[in-house]
Amino acid sequence: MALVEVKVPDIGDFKDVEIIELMVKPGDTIVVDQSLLTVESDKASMEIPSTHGGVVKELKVKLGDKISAGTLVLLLESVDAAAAPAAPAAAPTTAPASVPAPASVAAPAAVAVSAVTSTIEILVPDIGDFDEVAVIEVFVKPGDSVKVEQSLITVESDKASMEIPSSHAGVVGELLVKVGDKVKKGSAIARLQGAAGAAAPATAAAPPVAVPAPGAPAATAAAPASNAVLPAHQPATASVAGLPHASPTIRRLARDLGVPLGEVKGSGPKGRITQEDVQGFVKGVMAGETQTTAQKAKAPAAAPAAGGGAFPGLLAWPQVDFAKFGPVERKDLSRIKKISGANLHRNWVVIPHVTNHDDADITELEAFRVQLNKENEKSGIKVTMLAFLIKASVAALKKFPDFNSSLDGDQLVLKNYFHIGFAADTPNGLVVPVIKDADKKGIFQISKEMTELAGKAREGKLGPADMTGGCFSISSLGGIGGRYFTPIINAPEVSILGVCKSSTEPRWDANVNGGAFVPRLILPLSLSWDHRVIDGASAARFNAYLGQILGDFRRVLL
Ligand code: CAO
Repeated sequence: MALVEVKVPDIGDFKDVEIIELMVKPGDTIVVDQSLLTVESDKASMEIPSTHGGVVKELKVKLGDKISAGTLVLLLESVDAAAAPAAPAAAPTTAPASVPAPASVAAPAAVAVSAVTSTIEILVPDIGDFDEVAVIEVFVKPGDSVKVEQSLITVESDKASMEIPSSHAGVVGELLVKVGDKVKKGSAIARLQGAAGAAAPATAAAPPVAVPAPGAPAATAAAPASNAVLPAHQPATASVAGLPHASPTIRRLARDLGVPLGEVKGSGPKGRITQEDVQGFVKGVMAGETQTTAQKAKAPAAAPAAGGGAFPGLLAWPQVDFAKFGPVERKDLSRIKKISGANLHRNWVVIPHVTNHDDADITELEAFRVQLNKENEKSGIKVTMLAFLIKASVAALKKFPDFNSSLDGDQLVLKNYFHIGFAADTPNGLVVPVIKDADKKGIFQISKEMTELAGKAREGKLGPADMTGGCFSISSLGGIGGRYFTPIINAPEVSILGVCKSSTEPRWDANVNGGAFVPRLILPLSLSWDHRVIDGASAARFNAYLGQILGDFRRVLL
């Protein structure tokens, strides 16, 4: 088997073009026509396919290398008959890589000139072997001023895309192509008015005549380099999966923005990635709706991007094969858990939370509540401590209006209404229904609405209107247990009250027998607040005031 030296063929105007993708590696078995690498210049990208089949022995180039005609690409142990005719056994045979076309940055478009009107018809120049190529982008529209060398359109074949620049400056009078049109050498692209530049001489009264752009090198697929031993290859139609399908301009845009083009879904013909696709991807990432693969690798598995950005330097979430340690089963998160989890995560990450813990003496209030329930046994409405807590919170919000606000940029939005949310535990996860206008409702009305809303929550029947508009939330674990906890603020609210189970505790009372410990029913309170809006002293006052009201509910009347 002969060792073949595969070199870059004469590819026209391409000189020192960068390798942006390598599609093969040592050990790969490749077939004739298989693309070896992709090069890209300012205006065009193209794949260099192989003329021979065989096994890649050694790559002589790497990503980022600048290559020109004659650059050695790789050594191939050729298995096909065409390899290395009569090459000296020991010496590698030189083979040009296939010559793709269009093989260069397009020469400026050719022109047709009308002297009377000073209108120039810009024509597609010689673009090599391609009979017909599709117009995939049109960069200009009638009325646009264009400069010499400004790209007018992008055309694309199976293996290459190239921009066709204008040979002249002027104003686009008429566009003669549109996306999807097939063009070839001599096709008219646009009529330029008042054109200047490398124009062909005008002939008076002559109708537009096509003339080649001055000095335009034919961008044809070049013949194999002179030292080539093997025949040049014309690209076949089959494309090898490689780079995402996008024009050089879009690739450049993606590179400038740091967009991983391979992760962008193309909406153009044959899945081609358009400028809108790249912009949409960036917007999605910024809005936190899309995560790049790199972001996903860094972020916790079940958590979406926080505010659209990963945390630089954050360790990747541990990837553990739990089954190695014992039997496991997997369960999808419920819809509510996914939604509430994402909201809680954002709020926890974005809001500087502080939690103040305090106690309220609810001995008398609890006695009153029990008495109320006895009196109203037949009404079917059961009053729990939560209804009193809602009423007490309204009184505290009225006294400390900053707690009844939301942050909007540099402004506080202070609310003159009092809608209080309460966290409800349901089989599918946490929801927060809202009691509207709690300031205008009595304890029974609040208890009735709470029962209804909690029932709807458990049945999964809460509508958006039941859960929006809250000013302040209460999370009560009183029916379950615990002492204190750190509730997470329900943004855009700025504080939340956590309540745990009341218990009878000894409290010192100086008025009993000259001073003695007496049993009192104590309710643990945990107030989390947004430190951007509220200070610790205000939070302590808010809690203390809540405690006073719960200790003597007559105070809500003051
Ligand atoms: N201390 C002692 N007992 C309390 C109490 C407290 N702070 N709060 C309520 N209780 C008692 C009630 O009086 C009731 O007693 P009885 O059964 O003897 O009548 C019992 O606990 C159960 O009350 P409840 O939970 O049914 O009623 P509620 O009004 O207190 O709460 C609701 C309603 C919907 C808020 C509650 O059922 C619930 O879902 N709580 C969980 C909230 C939650 O998950 N918070 C965490 C959010 S962060 O993950």
